[in-house]
Amino acid sequence: MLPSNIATELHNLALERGFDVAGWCSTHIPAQVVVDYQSWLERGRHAGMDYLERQLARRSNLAPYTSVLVLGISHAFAAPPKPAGGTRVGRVARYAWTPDYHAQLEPRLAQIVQAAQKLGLGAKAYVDHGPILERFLGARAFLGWRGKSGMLVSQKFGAFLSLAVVLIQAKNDQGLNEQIEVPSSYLESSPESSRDSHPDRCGRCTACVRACPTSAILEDRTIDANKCISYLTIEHRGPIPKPYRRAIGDWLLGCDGCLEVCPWSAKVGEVAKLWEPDPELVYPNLEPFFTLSSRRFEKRYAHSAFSRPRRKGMARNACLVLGNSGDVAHLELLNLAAQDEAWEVREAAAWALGELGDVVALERLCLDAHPQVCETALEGMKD
Ligand code: B12
Ligand code: SF4
Ligand code: SF4
Repeated sequence: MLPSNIATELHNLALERGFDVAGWCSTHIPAQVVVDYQSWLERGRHAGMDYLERQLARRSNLAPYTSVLVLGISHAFAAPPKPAGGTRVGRVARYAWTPDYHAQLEPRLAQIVQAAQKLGLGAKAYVDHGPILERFLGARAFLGWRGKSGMLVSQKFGAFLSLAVVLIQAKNDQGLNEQIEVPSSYLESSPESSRDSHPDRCGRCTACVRACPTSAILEDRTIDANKCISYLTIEHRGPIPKPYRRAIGDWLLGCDGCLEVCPWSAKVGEVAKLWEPDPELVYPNLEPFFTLSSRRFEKRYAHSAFSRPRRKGMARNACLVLGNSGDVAHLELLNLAAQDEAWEVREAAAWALGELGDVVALERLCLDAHPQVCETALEGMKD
């Protein structure tokens, strides 16, 4: 084992750089975790996220790294006041309330990597995008437990906790890979410190499972991404399957349904302190999604999570939210969406116009050049 002062130094540095919580564990991924992950993939629970299949081998074996510093930062922001003007309908998941959190965390992670390198260690940091089972490692490092929602839930910070990891490669004098010794004081806060991961604190609660609008949460504490609103509104390309459109309700981007009902989140309250949410991301005006060119949209939202679904995806989501609003005041915007250059947006507009009962608009859309738009418009006329 390499001396424990290295673990302490890097741990303290992470907290100084603004992370709320940090913990150490080994990079070893037990065979059962790999089997579970593989079976989740085999059942197609990852929907269209093919990269999760491609990452299987790397996620299962993190050699030559030996230890991991797992970091957590709260995104339990308090909501800012709503800006005036525009069509500000729909909710955005909290992680997306600030300019891209990956970009905010990367320079802080780079400082930890540099500090590790100065101590003679190999180091590589990831936040979200890496081939890493971040939540498994988070539980191993005692940051929290695997909630029934599939979220890592922290006793101190609730479910609104973003994760990042710094992989460390340590070598002994003979040049062989070694673990870093972690001082026992890190584990003292947990009375069950002899366990190999954080104890489960869900008890008999099932609030998240009951709150999920699309029944995406499975018994084994994983989710079926095909049904998850977060997947559908952020990652899914093309029309959102019709059975989920009403259940999406007012979620414009992402979904916090299973996070906000968690009693551990409620207990913690609004504790995120590092960045201020941007009101234009918390309550976005939907109009630019239909009026900006894709290029201008990319420029305007380059540093936000809106850039992931791109203009087409955000306009598509906005149509569903407007359709679900039940408010005919939004018909004008939906009629604009019905003329969008992207057929996926026109198709979503057709669905929403059907929900709001605009028969004249639907008749026009029945003549649309794209068969799926005509089909949805026709269905809307029948309902
Ligand atoms: C793909 C992905 C998604 C997909 C699939 C989600 C899922 N549940 O698998 C979609 C797009 C749906 C999604 C949604 C969201 N995501 Co996401 N997502 C990821 C990503 C990139 C990979 C997750 C993954 O591999 N999923 C496959 C499943 C099978 O793997 P798993 O969750 O790790 O669990 C496996 C093993 O780890 C094992 N396991 C063993 N021990 C333990 C212990 C714990 C604590 C857990 C949870 C699992 C576990 O069990 C599973 C079977 O093999 C991670 C970042 C990363 N690199 O890990 C972020 C990540 C999981 N997402 C995150 C967030 C915040 C969200 C959303 C809340 C965003 C939102 N508000 O819309 C939702 C929440 C949905 C939910 N209830 O899980 C955070 C979660 C933080 C936390 N406290 O748990 C992460 C870690 C990103 C980050 N760096 O902060 N996400
Ligand atoms: S993020 Fe929303 S849709 Fe996905 S599992 Fe949680 S509550 Fe269900
Ligand atoms: S809502 Fe209840 S069951 Fe779900 S993760 Fe939180 S404590 Fe566990």
